[in-house]
Amino acid sequence: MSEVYDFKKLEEKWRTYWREIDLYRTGSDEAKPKYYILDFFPYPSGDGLSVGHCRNYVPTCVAARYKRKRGFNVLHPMGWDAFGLPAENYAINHGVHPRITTERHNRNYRRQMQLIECSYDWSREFSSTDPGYYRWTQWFFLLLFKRDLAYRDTGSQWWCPIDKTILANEQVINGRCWRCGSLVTRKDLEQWYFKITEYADRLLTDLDTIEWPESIKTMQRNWIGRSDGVEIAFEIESDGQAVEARSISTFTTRPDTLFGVTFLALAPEHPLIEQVVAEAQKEVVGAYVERARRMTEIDRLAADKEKTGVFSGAYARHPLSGERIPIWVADYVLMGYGSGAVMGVPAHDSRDFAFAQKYGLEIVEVVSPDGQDYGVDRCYVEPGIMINSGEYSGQSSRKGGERLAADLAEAGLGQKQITYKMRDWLISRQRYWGAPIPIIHCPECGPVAVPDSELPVRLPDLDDFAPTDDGRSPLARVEEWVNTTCPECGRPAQRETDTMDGFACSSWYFLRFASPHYQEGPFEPTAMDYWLPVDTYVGGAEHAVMHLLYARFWTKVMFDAGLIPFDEPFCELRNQGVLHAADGQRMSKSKGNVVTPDEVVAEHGTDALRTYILFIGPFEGDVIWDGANMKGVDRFLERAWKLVWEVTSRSEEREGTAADEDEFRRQMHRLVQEVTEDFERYKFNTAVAALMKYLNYLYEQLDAAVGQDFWRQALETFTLLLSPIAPFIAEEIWQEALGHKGDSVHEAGWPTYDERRIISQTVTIMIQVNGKLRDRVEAPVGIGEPELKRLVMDREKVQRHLNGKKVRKTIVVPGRLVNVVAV
Ligand code: ANZ
Ligand code: ZN
Repeated sequence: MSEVYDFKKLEEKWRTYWREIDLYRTGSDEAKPKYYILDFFPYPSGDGLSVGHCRNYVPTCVAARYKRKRGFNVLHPMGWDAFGLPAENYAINHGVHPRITTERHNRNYRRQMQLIECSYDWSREFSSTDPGYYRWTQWFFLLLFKRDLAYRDTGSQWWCPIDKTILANEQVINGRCWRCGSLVTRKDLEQWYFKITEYADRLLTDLDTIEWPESIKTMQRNWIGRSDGVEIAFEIESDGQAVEARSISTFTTRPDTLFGVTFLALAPEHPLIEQVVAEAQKEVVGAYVERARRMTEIDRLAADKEKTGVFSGAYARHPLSGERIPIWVADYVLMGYGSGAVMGVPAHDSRDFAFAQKYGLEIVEVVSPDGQDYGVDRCYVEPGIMINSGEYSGQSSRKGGERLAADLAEAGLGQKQITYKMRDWLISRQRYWGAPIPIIHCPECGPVAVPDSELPVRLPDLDDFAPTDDGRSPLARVEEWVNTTCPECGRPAQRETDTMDGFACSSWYFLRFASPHYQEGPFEPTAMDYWLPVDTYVGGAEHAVMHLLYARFWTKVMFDAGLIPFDEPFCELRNQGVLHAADGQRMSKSKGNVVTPDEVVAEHGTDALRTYILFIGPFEGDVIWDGANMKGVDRFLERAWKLVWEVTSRSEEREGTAADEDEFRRQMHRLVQEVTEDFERYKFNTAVAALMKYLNYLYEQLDAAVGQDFWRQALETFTLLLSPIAPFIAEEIWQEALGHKGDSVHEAGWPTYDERRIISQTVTIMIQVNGKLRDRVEAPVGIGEPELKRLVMDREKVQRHLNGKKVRKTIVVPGRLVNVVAV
């Protein structure tokens, strides 16, 4: 060890050494428990990593190193989610093939992650674009297909005119494409869907079994959107015209409001409109339907949007009162939800209220807070007491509603129903850069699975992969690839030309890391059995629904297929906070506010960057990058170095005193306890703070009467605790100054602490006799009640005040007071 701290030298030296000893290879010692810690599958962008990304990768690296030291076999892998729109768009904009740009970006990400010394086992690296990987993505597609969970359907789809592809519902945000931000339109196309709705209920209830942030669970619950209600049928009046369908079915969560129905409203796409609409209304209804089709669901549902609609000219009958009810068409009713029709209750539903006011429809109050009539100039949406509801009047919304629903069911007019907001997952994309959907369309046999033995269906290497406006994938242009024969009947047939959305690739990658080179299946069963599920999964909170829901869905499908023995992929989920640029905005190249790990490492070193990333604020919190604060961390590392230098180069052996050494040791045990507990709870910032504080303490003790053995222990402990955070300086101190040459600090264990050593601290306990303060005594913090009572009874002053009286009881307020009651 030299006197000056030169991080550049240390980095060069230890990077080489660690590579030589293959430090980060995944442990396989069968005697040890396993721990699988995984980062979200990153998409390597052309911009490379910023220090913002380090807020994900540094903490998980620290946690992985910590678990290794605690005696776990740790699986901590990294790979690349490199298929998909963003990668393809980048390539198009730069006029380079996406294969080349993704390879370049993957390499750059890896280089940067190695620069900050992430402890990944790089021997397990893969990219979702490797044929050896997407072969199994395709295999999973076929698993879903064979289990009837992948199907084709024609429907009106969201279409992004800039990206020229279909988008899933969840990729349309406020009516705009999630990637390029342009307004989406509608296109009728035949598409592939995964039947995620079949798993809606399990996806919902199993949320209770996993350790995820409550906010993410809530977002998934809302996204799934389970609604328990009743389907109520309204018979259509047939005077004057022939109506084939006898009734309109509506979905309601408020059967208690049935007597307040004053109109029905159908979604503009409702198939019954054509049959019920009166001759005189055909033209206006037709025009209205046409206009509504061009709007996005989001806009149609917006609370502040003016409610519009048209009267169909037809009527239905109230199932209980028999009254005539006008049937309207209104765009605030969605076709894809419930039954696409609502019973309008203006007095108790605010959308119906606005609608009724606008069109002068009747408003009938049927629920009130206390059973009184309050009139209808306001909308009362809460449950309450039913009024104006015949025999149900006077009952509570809940009870009366339930009875009403039961009576309707008995009469065959309604039934309990559960609906979900979640839709099936649209998986096909009319784009080049994705895993081809492994299906062959045969004019005789229909869509046929490509046989397993012919997987992967390789993505052809195209020079012209630009998307087109006609809704067809660029692959459709490659005739020699498209034309093939049917695997079932051998007749000429054509390949599916759509590719899978990138979210398919990330729905199972966590399984691949268990055995990334396995050829016989997506994973080797014993390796999967050992490593999965993922113990801790870490990434940004913005992935609350799509990826995290899709991965759970695929896992459940695999479980049902008997491929894996668990049905939730990620036991614990943690979301790191966002690191904003100094200007308070998200770091982005276009804003010119990006700080790269490269520049910080060049100036301050990897250890300093890592320490600062951890120290900057609570793991979950949003923070702002302040480069000036790097100085504090630089100083901390330098002072640690200097202290070790000073202590280890002392020539004289000192005599310690028992009291000083006791306290010296106590501080050390307390540090171990603090850092251990902080690491367990991802409180990395306070762990760094505890180490800083301890370093100050050690400086204060430089002249104390503490023997060199105690000092050695203190420095070793400090170094071991620091090593997951600042791996370079810790290794140098450990091997070169503390005499462990040849044994990496990263393979040394974790120090333990002794509770009793920590609690040798004392508190002052007040002693009362019959409620009067008589004495005080120093007792160890956390002393047990029997010991404390004994201590108190031994006091001379207590005995004097008791004066031979008999003790009836002793009241103890732990850590504060003892009251001896005697008569
Ligand atoms: C009558 C009623 C009276 C309603 C009342 C509410 C309050 P959630 O809880 O989100 O599931 N609804 C049903 N189908 C619809 C559709 N396709 N498009 C738009 N709205 C629809 O909402 C259920 C309620 O949303 C249903 O209960 C229905 O209005 C409306 F005082 O029925 B309700
Ligand atoms: Zn065929």
